[in-house]
Amino acid sequence: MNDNTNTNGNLFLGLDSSTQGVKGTLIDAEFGVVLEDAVNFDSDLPEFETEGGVHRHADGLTITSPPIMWVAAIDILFEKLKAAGCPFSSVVAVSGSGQQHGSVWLKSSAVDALAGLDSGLALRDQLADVFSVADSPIWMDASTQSQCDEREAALGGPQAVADLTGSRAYVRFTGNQIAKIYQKDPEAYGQTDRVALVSSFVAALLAGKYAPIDTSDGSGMNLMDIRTREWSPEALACTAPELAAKLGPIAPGHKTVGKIHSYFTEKYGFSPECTVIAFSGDNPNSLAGLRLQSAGDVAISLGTSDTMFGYLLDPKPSGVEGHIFANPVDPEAYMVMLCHMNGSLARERVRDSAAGGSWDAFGEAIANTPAGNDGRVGIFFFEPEISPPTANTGTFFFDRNGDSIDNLTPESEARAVVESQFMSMRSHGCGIGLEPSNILATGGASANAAILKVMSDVFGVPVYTGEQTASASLGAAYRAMHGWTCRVKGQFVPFAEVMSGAPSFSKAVDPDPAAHEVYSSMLPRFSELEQRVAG
Ligand code: ADP
Ligand code: XUL
Repeated sequence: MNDNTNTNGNLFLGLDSSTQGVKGTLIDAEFGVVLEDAVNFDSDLPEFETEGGVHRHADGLTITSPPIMWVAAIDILFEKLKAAGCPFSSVVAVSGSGQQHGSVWLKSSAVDALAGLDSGLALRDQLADVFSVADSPIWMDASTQSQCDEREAALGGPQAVADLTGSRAYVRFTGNQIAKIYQKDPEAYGQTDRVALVSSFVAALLAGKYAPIDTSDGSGMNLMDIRTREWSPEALACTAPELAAKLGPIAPGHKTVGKIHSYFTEKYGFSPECTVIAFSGDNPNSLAGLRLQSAGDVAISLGTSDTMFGYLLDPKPSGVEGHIFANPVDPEAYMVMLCHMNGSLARERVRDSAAGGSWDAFGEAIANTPAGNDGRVGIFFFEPEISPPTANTGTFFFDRNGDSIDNLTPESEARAVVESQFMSMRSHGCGIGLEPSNILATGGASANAAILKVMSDVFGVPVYTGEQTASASLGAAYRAMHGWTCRVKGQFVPFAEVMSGAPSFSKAVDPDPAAHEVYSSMLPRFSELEQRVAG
């Protein structure tokens, strides 16, 4: 990290409001990370009684988070950055990242509350009454299957929904969550003036006015026409009435939202000239942070959930799985993404049950077992899985003949969870055009060398990593720089041009051809077992 007293030149701030907390990454014009800090919802805001940042409801499907907690976290983050000597006055632009799909429901009183924020008071005390829905549905929520069925029936089936919006109907996608709230709580729906995404809500907070949803995060709603990058009238019509007005405008990710509100200039010392650039989703920001620029450039993010994504120009939406999003930094391009719900949370559970809660022991277990686990397979669907789509939860073990067995040895179980995750990504990714020639690994678990080795061997390509793993907030800082440059130049400037001086990635591991061969020959059998489990 650079010396954070170096305040010469312009600084760019990226925020990331994720499931578990909020991070801030400050970079200078030479792409150096000047300062980083983070807030954890469970430990820094215990009064909201979240676990992993969320509230799990009794039905086992509904998962929510209180939006006022996200608001409170912004003040805490800025206080922490201030205490660390953050040179706020040199920040010329801020952008951000939000967990995708989560929605924030605002009453019309939000307009004045946002515009009139008083720097003498805390954000949370001024915004407590602006929400028409006190607990926001988030991406882990799986309670909208009937609304998904209705959408697919209304629009001509899963493939038709995917062709129109980039994805078939998914339970976590915001449009289906909106339909559920309209059906179950029409009063709350009626009181709602604006439905924001987590991303556009945090942008609104900083700008003191409603912010547009960016086309990239907007692609995760089943509501936007993926080709025109506008709300689809058909998709809105089968969701809820008068929705276009409640969603407001949609804009490309490099758009300026406005100047930062005086709350932040007075309280933290931001310059009144600091601009807020449209916020986007965490996965689109990771794509920006990893600077994927051409076909074959694939990233795997090992966060709370695992995602695999890549750059593409010619989208082929699938009615079975995967997502096409508008590209967050290139208005002509797309990104393709596959999401696995059972990512870090599944690895953590196995770490706790099989490796005494230690990542080191988990890594040793992988090192002590052979590639392919002697033919044994474990499938870990602790939560309903997204790829492949299934509601069948549990852990499923098979011997080398494909017969069900009760358990694996602890060491073999540690290897099994990682192997099955990457084999699943390889087979499902292939179905939507994700065939890597190299992989950039990111997210919390990309710090684990044993996990990266299995990744490289399963795909048979080298795996690279960046200087730091928090690439959603870094990507947001890069997008702040990109949006600011477009604004200053008065025209769109290619992202690659703005990023030309960014640091290169370093190779973490090369594949072992013999191990890769083991995985390639196991893949058909693995897919068959996975299909059997998913039903
Ligand atoms: P988010 O999706 O919330 O942004 P992160 O990318 O920050 O998540 O990743 C957080 C996850 O990283 C944690 O849930 C944890 O399981 C995992 N993690 C952190 N360190 C390691 C490690 N050394 N090995 C494997 N997983 C790790
Ligand atoms: C993506 C998804 C998750 C969240 C995590 O579709 O649901 O990756 O974005 O924050």
